[in-house]
Amino acid sequence: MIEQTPFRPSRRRSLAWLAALAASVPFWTASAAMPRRIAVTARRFVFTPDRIALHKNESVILELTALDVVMGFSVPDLGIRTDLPPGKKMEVPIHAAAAGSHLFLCDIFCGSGHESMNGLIEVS
Ligand SMILES: [Cu+2]
Repeated sequence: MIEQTPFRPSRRRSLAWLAALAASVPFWTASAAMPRRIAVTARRFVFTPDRIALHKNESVILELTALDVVMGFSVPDLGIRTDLPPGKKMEVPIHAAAAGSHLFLCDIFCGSGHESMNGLIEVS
C-alpha cells in the first residue's frame, strides 16, 4: 500500500501555475507603464483645456484634435510642434523632465484671434 501525504501539489500543477503567472507578466507590466493620455481640442481660438498639469518626470501623450480649421500646436520650451489637420487626432508624447511652466500655442494663422490662442503646461 502506498501512503499519501495530505497535500502535495504535483510538479505538473506547479508548472501550470508558473506558466500562467509568467504569461500574465507582460500584460500587467505593459499596463503599468502606459502613459496617461490627455485629450486636447483646438478650435478658433482656444485650446481646451488650456492648462495641463503634469508631475515632474511624468510621461503623457497629448491627443490633439482641431475641430474647425488647420491649427498648429507648439511648445517651444520643449522643442515640440505638430500640425493639427481638422478632425484628425494627433498624438504628441511629452516627458516632463523638470518642474516649470511651458507655454503652448497655435503657430498657424487661423483668424483674427490667433495671437491669443495659447495655454500652459505646468509641471510640478
Ligand atoms: Cu492659430
